[in-house]
Amino acid sequence: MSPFSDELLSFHKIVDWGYTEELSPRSYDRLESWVGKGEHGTLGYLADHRLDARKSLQEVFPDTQSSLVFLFSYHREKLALENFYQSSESNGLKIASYVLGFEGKDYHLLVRESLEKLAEKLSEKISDLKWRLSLDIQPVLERDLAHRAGLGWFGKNSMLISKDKGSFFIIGSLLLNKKLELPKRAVETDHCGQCRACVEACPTQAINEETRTLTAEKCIATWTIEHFKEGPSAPRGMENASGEIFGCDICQDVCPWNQRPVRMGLAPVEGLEKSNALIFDQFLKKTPIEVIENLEFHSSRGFVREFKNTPLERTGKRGLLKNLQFWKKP
Ligand code: B12
Ligand code: SF4
Ligand code: SF4
Repeated sequence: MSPFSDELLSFHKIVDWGYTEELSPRSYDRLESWVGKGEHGTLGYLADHRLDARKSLQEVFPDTQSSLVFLFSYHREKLALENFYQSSESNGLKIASYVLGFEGKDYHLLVRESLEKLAEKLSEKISDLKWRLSLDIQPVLERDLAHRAGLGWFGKNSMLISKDKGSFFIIGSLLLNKKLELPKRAVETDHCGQCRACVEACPTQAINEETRTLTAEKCIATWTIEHFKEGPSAPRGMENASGEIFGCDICQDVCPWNQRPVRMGLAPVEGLEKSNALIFDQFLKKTPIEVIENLEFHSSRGFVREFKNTPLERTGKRGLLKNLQFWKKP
């Protein structure tokens, strides 16, 4: 029996969830060899003392006995955003769909709140329940955790893919100090088969299909999100991308498993522009030159004030100007 009602799950944009008592990742050796080859590049937090911490969930929360893993979907927002990009209103610049998937707010804030609510609900039913959440920044291999919970497989693009839900979701988990009486799903098998669409579509050739990992520094997401100022030059091949100024969805856009939910009736969300008005107005509708001028007009502090609690705050004014220079059109 599910401890959560369907209404509660859908209120929190959860499209699937799973349960596992496996505390250690199945793919830790793959992470170790990836880091050993320097494939993490400048993402130092994957290679320092936090590398070891990823060996077991108990390194993050010593009392962990089990965990619940949730998929928070932004696929409907993705569909609405794609419609906008195809329209004449689009200035040709692209922002990754996860940014607009949570009402323009940083998903860490909204998903965190949801996980806290779910934990409270669970605590009403289970005495002495203690928990911690895992959402991105904890030293947890979250795709592997979701894989252990039976929620999907590792695509060649390295995304965790669900047969029914595709890959446009955020993974958030609760680490629990008790085992629950819940069914455990079988781990999902590979469904990429002979497909190589993502490998072929990646403009910067960041995907290593043998190991199903990326060379982090070649990935547009690293360059546009993680490099806050002028630093390493843009990955080679970026000129063949399609106007990405923050994050990149290309290897998910071409994945056939992201078409399946649409064939099954998934529809674009309504009111995307309204709930993300600031980002649409400042980045996606003005001409690229106007976007740059507008950013230059902001002080760094003013930018932080205006974009506080949105994902764009992370990269800041200088980082975004760096990204925009690449797509400055005459
Ligand atoms: C660092 C990081 C990045 C880096 C590096 C990405 C990468 N592929 O590693 C950069 C900045 C490039 C990035 C980009 C993006 N990210 Co990111 N990122 C992370 C983070 C913080 C750590 C990932 C990590 O540990 N990488 C290390 C490498 C080695 O792991 P891996 O690539 O997953 O490789 C595993 C598989 O290859 C597996 N494997 C391969 N073959 C096989 C076979 C078997 C049988 C098994 C068992 C395992 C296996 O073993 C490896 C180790 O687990 C996680 C959050 C977290 N704490 O986990 C989010 C996370 C992975 N990111 C996420 C998102 C949404 C994105 C973007 C889509 C954002 C965007 N639109 O721009 C892109 C997608 C790019 C891509 N194709 O991966 C989501 C992914 C959700 C999903 N459906 O998979 C996560 C889980 C955040 C979250 N909480 O939801 N990200
Ligand atoms: S996110 Fe973009 S750059 Fe990174 S691997 Fe996918 S297609 Fe390539
Ligand atoms: S595009 Fe093809 S190869 Fe790439 S992840 Fe999707 S199914 Fe796998």
